[in-house]
Amino acid sequence: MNDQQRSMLLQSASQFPPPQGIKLSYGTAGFRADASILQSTVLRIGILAALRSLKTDGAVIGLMITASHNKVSDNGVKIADPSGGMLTQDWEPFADSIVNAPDPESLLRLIEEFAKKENIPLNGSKVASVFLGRDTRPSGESLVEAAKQGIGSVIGAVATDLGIVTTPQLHWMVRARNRNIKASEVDYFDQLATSFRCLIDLIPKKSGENDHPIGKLIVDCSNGVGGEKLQLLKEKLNWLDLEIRNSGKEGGILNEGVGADYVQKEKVSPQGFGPSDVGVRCASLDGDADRIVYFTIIPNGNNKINLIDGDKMLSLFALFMKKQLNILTDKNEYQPRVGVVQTAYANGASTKYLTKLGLQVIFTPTGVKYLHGKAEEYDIGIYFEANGHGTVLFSDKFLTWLEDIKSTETSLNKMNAAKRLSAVSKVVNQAVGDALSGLLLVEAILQHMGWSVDNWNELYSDLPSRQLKVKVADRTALVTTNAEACAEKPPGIQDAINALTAKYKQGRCFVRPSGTEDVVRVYAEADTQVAADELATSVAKVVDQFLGFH
Ligand code: NG1
Ligand code: ZN
Repeated sequence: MNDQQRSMLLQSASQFPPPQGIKLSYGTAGFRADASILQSTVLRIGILAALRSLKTDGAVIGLMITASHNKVSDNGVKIADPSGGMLTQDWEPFADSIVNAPDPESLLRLIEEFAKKENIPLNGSKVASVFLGRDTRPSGESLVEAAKQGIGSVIGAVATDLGIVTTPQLHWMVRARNRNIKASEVDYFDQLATSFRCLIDLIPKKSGENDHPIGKLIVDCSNGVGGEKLQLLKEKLNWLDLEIRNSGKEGGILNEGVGADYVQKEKVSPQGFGPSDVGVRCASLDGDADRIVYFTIIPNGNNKINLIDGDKMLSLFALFMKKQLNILTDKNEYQPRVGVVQTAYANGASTKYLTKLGLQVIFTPTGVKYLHGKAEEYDIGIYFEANGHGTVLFSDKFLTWLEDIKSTETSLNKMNAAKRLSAVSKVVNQAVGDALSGLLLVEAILQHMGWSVDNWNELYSDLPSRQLKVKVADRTALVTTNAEACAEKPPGIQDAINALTAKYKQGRCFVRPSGTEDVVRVYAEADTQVAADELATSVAKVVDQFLGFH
């Protein structure tokens, strides 16, 4: 590192001292905290993004400012790697250490050491490129400026500000740019709309039959970025009967009584929905539009809903993929490997359903980086968190096979199945879970099957479940294993949980430290809601006994 580089980093870091007495950690999805304390964090992650670009021969890196489904006064920052996926996990400890470095000098030392170890040239001989995006949070604007300062303090690094985008749009654009594909927001919408239309056109029709759109869909956009982006997408889709609510323009507050997280956890309709929506297919996005859940309103149910969560989206997608594959692979030598990836939060009934379909179900710890990494091991890897974050990944080998079929196959049936799967690979975001592309795929499949939202919901019945949070003295004292299904530490806690769980029919319960909040999460499932609630409450007490402030 030359002197100019050294002084630029020192000067830049001295602009924003880190918050005193607070230790931040990269967690499940980047750094998250009250927006007022994040300037230094974002600046330093800007530096990291530039270094990551230098390390990957100038590939574009993404830096997203968002706190997703969390409250509007929070914000956060996370990094997209050149593939469009999450930051490689071996850089997370470096992210933690630089964000928590107490002063510019110690920050500089950490950067020098790391650059040396990773062989990153810090002499201006190479260029680095970072795409910046943010959600609609008011604090986003000044945090993007902090990121630009960080990036600008690495010689040769250039920041491109994409303005307000959904998290999955930023990931998509990073991936597209690094693959030399057209990578603007317009290109994103064009690809989604064109491949959606292609799926609709491929629906087998009886002669003389026209399209019969399956009725209105109302989407709650959580008063977040999804509102304006879904509006732009809608303008390209003349086929879909779509109504947008909670777009952020009606004056509602981001994620307050609205959005996918609220709907999924509380199992009630979001604000702005009521009895007049009974019988209509509804969906909810989260604040940065990387999650989506569907629901219908229960008549006279006091805002209660039938929740159609990520597990059911996964099941619908898996069923459709399997049907198309069955058409293609009867006597074929090549048998694509299909993997379905879930976490311990997946409803037990969904796992049973998927296993019965003959699919291989794999469990990973919570967090997209784990699910995504596992799904990448398959020709078709489908992953979802129950909360509605997920996507379908296709291997290059499989996509090439589809192209072969499209150009040589004589059976119309097979040709169309190949075209459908290939269109799915373009509708669904290959970089990360995406509420907008997930929505289009659900709508296309329902139309293909001629299914109502109720037909879909009846694929299986969810086991009643309950999620609770417990505040503890130190959540890192809880260590889990077996994809978080088992608590290894503190000793004895798992035995206590097992003893309680055994009392309930179809009981299942696990605890894990949250990666985004300072709490321990408890999840319980049983044959009735009362039993699931009871099990969760009693295990929450156990967590408090072992880990509480005593
Ligand atoms: P944590 O706080 O680690 O449970 C939550 C979600 C994750 C994921 C991240 C990122 C649950 C139980 N957990 O993580 O699935 O979405 O936030 O936003 O929903
Ligand atoms: Zn989100």
